[in-house]
Amino acid sequence: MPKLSLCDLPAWAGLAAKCRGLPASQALRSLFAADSGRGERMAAEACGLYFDYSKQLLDGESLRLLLDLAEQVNLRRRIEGMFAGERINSTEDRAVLHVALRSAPGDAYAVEGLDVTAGVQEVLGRMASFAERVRDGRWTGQRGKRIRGIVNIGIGGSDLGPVMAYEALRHYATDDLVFRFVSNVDGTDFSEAVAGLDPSTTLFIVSSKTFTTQETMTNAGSARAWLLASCGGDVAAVAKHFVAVSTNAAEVSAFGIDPGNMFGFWDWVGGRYSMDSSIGLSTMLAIGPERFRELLGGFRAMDQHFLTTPLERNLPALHGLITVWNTSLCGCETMALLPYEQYLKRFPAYLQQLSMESNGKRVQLDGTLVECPTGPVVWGEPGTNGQHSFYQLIHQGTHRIPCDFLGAVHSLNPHGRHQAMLLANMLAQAEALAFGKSAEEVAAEGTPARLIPHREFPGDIPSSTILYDRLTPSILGSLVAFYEHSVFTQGVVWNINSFDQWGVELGKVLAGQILPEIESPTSPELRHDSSTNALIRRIRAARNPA
Ligand code: G6Q
Repeated sequence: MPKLSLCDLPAWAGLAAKCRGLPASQALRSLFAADSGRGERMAAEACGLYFDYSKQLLDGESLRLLLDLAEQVNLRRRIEGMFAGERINSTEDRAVLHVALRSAPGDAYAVEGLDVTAGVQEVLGRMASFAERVRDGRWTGQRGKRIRGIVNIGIGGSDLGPVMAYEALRHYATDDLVFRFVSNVDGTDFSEAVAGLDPSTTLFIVSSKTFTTQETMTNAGSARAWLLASCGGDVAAVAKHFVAVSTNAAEVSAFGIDPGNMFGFWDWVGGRYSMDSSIGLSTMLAIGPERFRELLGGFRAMDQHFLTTPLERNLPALHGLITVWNTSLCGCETMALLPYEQYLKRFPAYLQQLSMESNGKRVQLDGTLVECPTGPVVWGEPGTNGQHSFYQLIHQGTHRIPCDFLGAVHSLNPHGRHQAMLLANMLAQAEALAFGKSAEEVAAEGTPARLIPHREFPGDIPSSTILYDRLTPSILGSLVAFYEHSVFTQGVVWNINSFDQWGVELGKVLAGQILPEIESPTSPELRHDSSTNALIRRIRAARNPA
């Protein structure tokens, strides 16, 4: 029997019809006018997050069809498969078990029948004892001085999670340590990361699953040279000033890092799903082991919610299905993540990788082309700054951009009326996007006719609002897990592998060819296209003036 494609599923056909049937304007006004309870009914709550999706362009029937779609793609079964350690990353033949990283005593996670939770707890215990020693000054540098600066060296999944979590949880971080993060192979990133730090009180964490990533190993080499230059080349200093987070013990050891100071993880943890593994060592150093456990607790609460809650009340499943609706059926190519929480300023960048590397795919699990647009372009900046910059385009431009608003009821830094103003702005933006301002309303204000089109707001820009009481480690964990599982849900509907990233390979290979051509002392024979050849020649000429 031929494979049933997504477009053949009865729910998909129904959804496509619903989409075509959406009124050309003021759909959200009509939906709210027809149902006074909509704002409360189209909301769900779990793990400290209140998720209001009532301002999405969905009526009750569309929502039911999305839930039917989830049944028809066997979402429930696929969730269970992930939690059961099945090798769902089919192109790399790996299990995807980041949920085991936040397991609690009594949870059972296994790959090929082998329990993985004991190993997780063992590494967490080692991380905790190391973090305590650094935080209380028992771990010292080569000259016996207490560590004052921590520099995480990593890129992609080994950087974005640690940076985001450090920024998000700064309120809980110790003042005794300065944290820096270096990722880019641009030497400026390294220089700025170590600027003002004293090598004798600096500890580098080389975070790399593979310990072969070009950027990270280049930065780690420069860090090593920076340290050795300060201590007369005494290589014994490396063991006191470097630790590693990796799965590659041989390379860690070859670098000069004591394998006893390596914190491992496993091939069933994808890079962008690893901030709660030992990749989170910098987070634990910043907030301490107890709060790190709270962070993991927040992740776990959302995992359990995702696994056990019926889909109609399941926050990540609903968010994922709504993202499919907007992206694949309503033609929205991007989505904006707008945190009204300064501590979450790096959250859009984090979600960008989580979503775009996971679901930026054009073929299905069996290698055939997908039949509809997949992963949206994710972008965003904290509110209210964005309001004075790009919101214009969201309100009155030609793209329809679904928005996620994130905000806390209580600030961790209360100052006068700031938080009420912040929240008022967040709610106002969602309201304005949804309901706009019609030409008649603009005219009724006495606006000159020639200005009416300029001052009209079309509305019907869909948004969701995610509200929480205050930003805690636990809330952050729940928030990250919420988006992880939303991304998973989307991938299941699109029938793609959300856990590989082959699209990053080609550029790496070509860079490997171009590097020696740029550095060659003699003029190399160039076999690229005429544009790349000309650029290489130009760079070479400028680097080697006659
Ligand atoms: C994430 C990707 C990628 C990875 C980096 C760093 O899912 O796999 O972003 O995290 O390429 O890799 P290493 O940790 O191996 O240095």
